[in-house]
Amino acid sequence: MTKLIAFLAAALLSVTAFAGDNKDKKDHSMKSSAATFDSLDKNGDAQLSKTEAAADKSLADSFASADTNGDGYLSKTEFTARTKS
Ligand SMILES: [Ca+2]
Ligand SMILES: [Ca+2]
Repeated sequence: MTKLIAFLAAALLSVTAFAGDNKDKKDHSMKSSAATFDSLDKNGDAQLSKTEAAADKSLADSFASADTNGDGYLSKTEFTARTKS
């Protein structure tokens, strides 16, 4: 019985430790994968074309709605407005 309790305690500890590791990794990957306007603007014209936006999957999916003035490009203002919402 004591062995079982010790086993359960050890199992619980390892689960807790794993969950902590997982959270750290997730936070880290989210930081490194969050594309900025400047990193996406490959040609440096201060506008994101649909091709440039395609590098960020979530941005590509919401490109049409993010392009509020409908000129086919995302300005930094449009990009920032989208990131906030
Ligand atoms: Ca550009
Ligand atoms: Ca636009």
